[in-house]
Amino acid sequence: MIAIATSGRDGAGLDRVGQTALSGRSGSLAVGLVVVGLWLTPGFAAAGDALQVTNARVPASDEVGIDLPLVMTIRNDATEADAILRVRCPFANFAEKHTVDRGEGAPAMRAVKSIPIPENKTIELKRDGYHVMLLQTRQKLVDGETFTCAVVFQKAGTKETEVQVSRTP
Ligand SMILES: [Cu+2]
Repeated sequence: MIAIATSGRDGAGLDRVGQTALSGRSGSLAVGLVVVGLWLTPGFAAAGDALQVTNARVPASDEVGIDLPLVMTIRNDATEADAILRVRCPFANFAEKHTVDRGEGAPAMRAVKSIPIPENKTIELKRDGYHVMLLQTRQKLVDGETFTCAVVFQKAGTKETEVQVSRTP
């Protein structure tokens, strides 16, 4: 129900853009540019920059084929909660979303379907809380290197995110 309401609003937004462009002198050209612009910036149509990912980092490692935590800061200025659905990084085969359970024994990681991102909040993904686990790394990761990973949010869409390799994430 929420998803339907959101897509309806996006559709209305696109219509408004189209009408504005058409009323200009070079209507069809403007529409073409708008469409190309939306195509090149995933996530733009959904929520703009109300949600921002910064300070994404992964630990350096000499080993290959291991699992590494990916952490980041997420600022969600939107009035609705969001969630991380998927993450893709070029240097790992798979990614899971993890939380950490604290029961009577030692803290234990557990995979979850999505990572909740509350509205109007800045949250930190970290090793001992919600984080992304990159599985089966494909290469060594050297301190200072950067990669672009895609973080897919339920509402904000795909955010291409710079990830820094750091010795102490
Ligand atoms: Cu984990």
